[in-house]
Amino acid sequence: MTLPRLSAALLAAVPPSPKVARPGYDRAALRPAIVHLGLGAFFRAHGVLYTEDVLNLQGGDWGVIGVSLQRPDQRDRLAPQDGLYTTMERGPAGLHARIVGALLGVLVAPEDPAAVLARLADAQTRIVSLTVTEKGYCHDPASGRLRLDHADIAHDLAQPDAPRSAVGFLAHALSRRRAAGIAPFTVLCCDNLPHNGALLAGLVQEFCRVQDGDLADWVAREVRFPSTMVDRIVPALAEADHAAAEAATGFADAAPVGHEPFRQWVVEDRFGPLGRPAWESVGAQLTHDVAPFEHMKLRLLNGAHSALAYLGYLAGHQTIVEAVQDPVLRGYLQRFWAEARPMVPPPPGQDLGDYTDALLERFANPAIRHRTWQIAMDGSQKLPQRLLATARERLAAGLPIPAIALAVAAWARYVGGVDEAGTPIDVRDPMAAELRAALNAAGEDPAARIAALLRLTEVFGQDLPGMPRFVAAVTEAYRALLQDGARAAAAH
Ligand code: CS2
Repeated sequence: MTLPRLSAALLAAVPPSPKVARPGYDRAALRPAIVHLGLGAFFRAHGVLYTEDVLNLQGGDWGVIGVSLQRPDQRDRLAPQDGLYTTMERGPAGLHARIVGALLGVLVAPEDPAAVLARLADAQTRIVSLTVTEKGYCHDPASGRLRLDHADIAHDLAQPDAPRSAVGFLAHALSRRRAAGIAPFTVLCCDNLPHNGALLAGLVQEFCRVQDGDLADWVAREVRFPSTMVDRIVPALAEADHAAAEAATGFADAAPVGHEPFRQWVVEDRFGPLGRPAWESVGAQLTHDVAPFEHMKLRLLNGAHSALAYLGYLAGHQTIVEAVQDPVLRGYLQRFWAEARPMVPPPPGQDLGDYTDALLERFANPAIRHRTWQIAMDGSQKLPQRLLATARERLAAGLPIPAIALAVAAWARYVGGVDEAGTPIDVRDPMAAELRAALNAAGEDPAARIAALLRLTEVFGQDLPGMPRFVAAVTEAYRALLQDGARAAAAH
């Protein structure tokens, strides 16, 4: 049986079911107040839901417009549904579906960059939020500086009317608003990067400064870039999600999203004159200092995720839940956390042992199939804040790093592009070509291969390649991976 496709008209026609929540506010009252760059599963299961909850609680006009910076698929799936979609919370208590209404529409930047710029420059736009992934910032992950030699940045400096990059869109839109005397929007970075607000503020200012020093000064003075820590495990859309959403709601949905029950959003309460939704009324933590939360999450959650992704993939595990069901990797994970925890100052009132216990439960949620391959992507952009920062601090304190070094070595083994059974690995990384070239030039000697990767200063900085204890620990772990395989190497 073909079910009818979710749409505004269908929702109006079909009486609500007590099992599936739907927008309890007047969608017609929403305005395009939040423009989100990099609309994907994560933001639809996180930021949009916080806003949806505020609308349900107290009404208002905070609608969201999504922008896809690369592909049209989100727009193609969502436009026929009037922006409506199903979210499926999956946990021990089963599946809870709801239909979300806060997303008003999706723009596709490569098809019509002028429309995106116009929307950003429009006085109705009050917040511009972003989840463009680490590589979307076109920066050098080790130094945090904008890469002026990045093809998209060079393009956007030359083409103010048709940018491609998030930084280019923000800078040119802010410039238009300044020229038109419209108050700036607040820029809300929601990517897993340390000090993400300050980082993005620096990148936008660097971009502006190349063109117009006054604009850069105005951005520094007038535009707010609060930092945020976002957390919810949201695997990429899988084929089975469509059938699950249909079974739960009775509607066909081309863009459902599945997620774990847990969510956390810690937001620096530093917004510009155009305000923000009352996210604190639905569980977001508005604070003056996001840094301790961000530290904890990047190093303990994301660090462990990356370690499990590389070791787990090499050990033949397709998902995080499979990896943590493997007693060897579970043991390794505890040693990883024991190395990382002492370098994390706990946020107020937070016990880090409780935090990692809860993480283990989240990773072990059998209803969430989060692929190791998905998390393994873009390692060159993730390693610095997830693993290398901990390694640096431990070495400076004279502490050993066997578990962190094994994770770094597993990344090195993974980007070599062939798994333990001799099968090619589909390595996705913006630096894949550099990584391959470095390894090819190094030949077969394990020490030479590690040395070649460590010379990539964008990832390892200037310092780590010159730290003999770091080099020795990673090389030793890499040899163990080559000789014994990932499971055996992780066993002790
Ligand atoms: C993951 C994150 O893909 C990855 O690299 O580590 O997406 C992770 O699931 C989220 O940050 C959880 O909040």
